[in-house]
Amino acid sequence: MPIKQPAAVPPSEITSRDHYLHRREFMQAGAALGAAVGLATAGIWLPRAAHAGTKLPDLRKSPLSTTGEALTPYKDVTTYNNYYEFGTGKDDPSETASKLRTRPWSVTVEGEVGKPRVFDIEEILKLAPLEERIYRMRCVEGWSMVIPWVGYSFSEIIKRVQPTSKAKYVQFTSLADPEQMHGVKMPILDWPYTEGLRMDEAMHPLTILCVGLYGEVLPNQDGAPVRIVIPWKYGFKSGKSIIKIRFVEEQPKTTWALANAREYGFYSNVNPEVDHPRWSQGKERRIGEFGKRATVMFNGYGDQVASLYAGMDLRKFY
Ligand SMILES: Nc1nc2c(c(=O)[nH]1)N[C@H]1C(S)=C(S)[C@@H](COP(=O)(O)O)O[C@H]1N2
Ligand SMILES: [Mo]
Repeated sequence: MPIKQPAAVPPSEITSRDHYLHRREFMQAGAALGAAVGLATAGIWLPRAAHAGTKLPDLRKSPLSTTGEALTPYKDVTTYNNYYEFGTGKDDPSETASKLRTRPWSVTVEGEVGKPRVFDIEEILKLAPLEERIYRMRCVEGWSMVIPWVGYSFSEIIKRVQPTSKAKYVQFTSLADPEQMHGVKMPILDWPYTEGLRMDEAMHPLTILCVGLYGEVLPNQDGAPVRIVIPWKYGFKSGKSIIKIRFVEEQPKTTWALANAREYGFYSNVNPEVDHPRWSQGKERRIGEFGKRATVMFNGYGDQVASLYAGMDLRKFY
């Protein structure tokens, strides 16, 4: 992953909040226009093949959101991406992921569960109330963002499939379709991209199933139509475009640990005291800012998650 230094991101001309508000006004104007000509029906505003940019209705504000930090501009969140199925450059996903077909889409939930199930994406969108979750995200490469995700706690899925007592871990598998994803034709990683969590991490309310950002349907480059987001871990734990969720007894193999076990562990909690073998993790560059800021243990979510790792040597379980 971090083979080269990330390219400098040009400073944004507009602040993220201004941009967000502007988008909101734009949507409201659109909705008013729709109402005026009698088009404001659910079918029009949330079509079956919901594209990036489609507004997600009825978002709840979540108390689990990080507040007081400037949001990373929409433009940066959607053009500075890691999504190796669409190439290894930061701008490759936004340039090439538009071809990804996100309908029809289903997520198979299987393994150590009493009620294995296939969830259609439309069911996933309606399974639980959609919330706005503003999270800090920290990539293992040393950059970070603050992103207003849309989704709900992944525990909403867990409770519907009733894991058995043997379910100790959850494995997430991303789509790997060489017809649609040019990166998958190359042996960059061991495809499909897979990630995993321990059961208590997966159950934690901060772990979300994510279907949007900035109040809209998730852009393809950010992992449409559905991804996982775990804010206290390095970004690579948050798998994109998920098609399979498997509950298992043994700690699952994960893509980055398979690529380089010494550099990328299973836990990968953000930890400024445990350096990557090739660089320090003590500082980070917030995208859109100049200079660096100190990286915070568990990405600042320690109050909520530190107890999950009580008694564990985090140098060993990195
Ligand atoms: N399937 C898949 N998921 C992935 C990746 C990937 O290459 N493929 N990259 C990861 C990495 S390294 C990061 S930092 C985040 C980036 O998410 P974002 O582009 O939405 O900010 O996605 C993660 N999820
Ligand atoms: Mo990353």
